[in-house]
Amino acid sequence: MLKCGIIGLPLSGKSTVFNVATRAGAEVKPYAGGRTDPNRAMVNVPDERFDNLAGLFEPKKVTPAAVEFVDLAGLSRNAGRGEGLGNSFLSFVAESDALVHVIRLFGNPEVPHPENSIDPARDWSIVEMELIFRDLGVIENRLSRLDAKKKMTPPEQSEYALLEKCQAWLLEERPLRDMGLSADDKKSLGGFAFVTLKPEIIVANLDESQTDEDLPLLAPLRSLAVEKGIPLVRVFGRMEMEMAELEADEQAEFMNDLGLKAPGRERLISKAYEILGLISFFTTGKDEVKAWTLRKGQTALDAAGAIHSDLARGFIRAQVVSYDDFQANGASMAGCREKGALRLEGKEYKVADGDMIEIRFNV
Ligand SMILES: Nc1nc2c(ncn2[C@@H]2O[C@H](COP(=O)(O)OP(=O)(O)OP(=O)(O)O)[C@@H](O)[C@H]2O)c(=O)[nH]1
Ligand SMILES: [Mg+2]
Repeated sequence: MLKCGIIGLPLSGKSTVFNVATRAGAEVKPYAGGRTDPNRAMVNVPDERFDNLAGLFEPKKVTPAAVEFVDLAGLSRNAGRGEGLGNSFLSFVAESDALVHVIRLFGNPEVPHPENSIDPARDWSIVEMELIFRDLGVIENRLSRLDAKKKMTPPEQSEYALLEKCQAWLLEERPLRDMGLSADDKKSLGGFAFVTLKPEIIVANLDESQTDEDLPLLAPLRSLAVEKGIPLVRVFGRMEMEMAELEADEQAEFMNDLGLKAPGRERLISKAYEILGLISFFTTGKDEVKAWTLRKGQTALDAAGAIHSDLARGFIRAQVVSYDDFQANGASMAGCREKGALRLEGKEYKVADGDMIEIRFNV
């Protein structure tokens, strides 16, 4: 299961945003927690196509795509150098596949800000620097281990060279995700779980008085996000957490007041799914309609393997129709067959987001 770790300074609203995303009801309090065991919850990825298929097939069971959100303790200055909750916290960050970075814009006088003022771009940089320090620490450890060897093997020599390049990059206060590493390099660095290599979303956590789209306080964070190529999602943390408990029509009114088209929950989860580079394919039938998760670029054989190893082993062909073609052909498999809209694809076929797939196999 793919994990989105929620990070940010203490009291930035991480647990609040976690509750918005998951409706899990984690504890939210006006003083910094200090606990290290994270809250975790699975959330279904909202997908209108999936809902339509479930409505159409009326199966006994529906299984939407899901991701896990992990709500972490606040990251303070110097955590990357092992201070405070530093190390144990950063190990939770390292096990996340993507980072949801919560930045405080709300100015609640009852909740002290650890830096004593609201300055979103500064807050982002503090946390970013901690992540950079953590990766630098990991690299230094590894390099000194390799230095201690009498003789390095050729793979160790290339590892050493690559790590030195990463180190030089990080020393200029830049995250590894901007380094343009090749897929091969990323793969060989996989074991280090570098935190600055993880895709990130910025969540601007706003207060109900900050509905103005062009809020001046938000402008520096926005330009920073654009410059770094990090998607930014506006969330009205406390309001949307309370909103999640309302009836649908009251929710709609609420969202209207806040000028929102979709609840923060949906925007956040969809964005997370997208930056993780994930796509969904569907299997349908009377027993179950299910959305499966693949990474962009994965093949029909990977799709078969996701369903069951037997299907990958005995793979013959994948019968594929895109959701859109399915809808365009009377929303029925028979209709698609008649019109020739069903394709038969081989092992190497790259699955597209929204494909409806049936694997033909023989074991
Ligand atoms: N006014 C306002 N207050 C908020 C908002 N989001 C969070 N708060 C308040 O800020 C306090 C801290 O919120 P949490 O969600 O617990 O923050 P956190 O980042 O998880 O805190 P730690 O885990 O202790 O670092 C709580 O009292 C919240 O009610 C918001 O959007 N507006
Ligand atoms: Mg918290």
